[in-house]
Amino acid sequence: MSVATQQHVLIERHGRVVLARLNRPAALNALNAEMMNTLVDQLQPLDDDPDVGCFVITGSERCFAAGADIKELASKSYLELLRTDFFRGWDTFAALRTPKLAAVAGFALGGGCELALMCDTIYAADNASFGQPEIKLGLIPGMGGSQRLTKLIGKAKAMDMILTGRTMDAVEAERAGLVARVIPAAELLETTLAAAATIASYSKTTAIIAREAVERALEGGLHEGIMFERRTYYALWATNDANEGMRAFIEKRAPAFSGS
Ligand code: CO8
Repeated sequence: MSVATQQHVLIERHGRVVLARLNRPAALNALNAEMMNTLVDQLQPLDDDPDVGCFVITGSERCFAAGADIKELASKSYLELLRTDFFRGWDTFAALRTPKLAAVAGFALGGGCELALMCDTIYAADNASFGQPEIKLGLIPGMGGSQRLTKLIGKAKAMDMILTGRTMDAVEAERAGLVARVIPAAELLETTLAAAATIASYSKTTAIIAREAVERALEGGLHEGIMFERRTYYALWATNDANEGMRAFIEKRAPAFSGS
């Protein structure tokens, strides 16, 4: 095993498997632009490497990722998000062709849940919890959640999660089809790396074609859906409630929404 360290993302090689660990423990792995860019910069050059057969994305035992970095986002203007297409790096991540597994322990909330959803499948520790709590901030999912979650678990449960902001535990997530397996937390990484090694032992070309075929079953209209979601997400920066929701989180107080 070899280890390369970039700020906030640790990369390890395990034979033909590349493990990326999100590593911002003080912020519960909240996803800021630097993490997004580092993850993409580290993995993209390996995408065409014939010696890399599978990626695994993980966090810590306590937290996969607690969402987009609310402190970073709160400082942005609508125009800045729109003009830079602030989240576009996540499209590059999602478009990586090498099979990618998410190994999720602890919180996978907001952008953290959406990052896991961008992977080909999710293996969950028994302490994992999934949620799209953006509505509590006056926001909606912005990294594809309204589309990918709905396609995976159906309208009823997706509406329930996105409108109430509640979390779903690992057992319910498996029952709903959000995760492939629930694994005792202590065995999560070992089991996921073993599955990744199995995938990486096959033809990379075949694995790529296989995953792309499965994707086709789900992706009709996804681009339009994500574009719609992204534009409306950015547009929330023009509302008082989103600004109030983010400020209230940072100031550790209850938000006072006005409907404006
Ligand atoms: N952004 C920034 N900082 C965060 C975030 C976050 N999402 N989550 C936690 N932190 C920070 C806290 O502010 C705190 O920092 P500090 O010590 O400086 O006060 C530290 O991490 C530890 O957090 P807590 O003290 O709150 O830990 P608890 O164990 O009490 O609670 C929770 C854990 C329940 C996970 C709680 O932290 C929480 O509710 N976090 C926010 C969850 C959330 O709302 N996530 C959705 C964010 S919005 C989003 O993801 C939009 C999707 C668009 C994707 C864009 C990707 C770039």
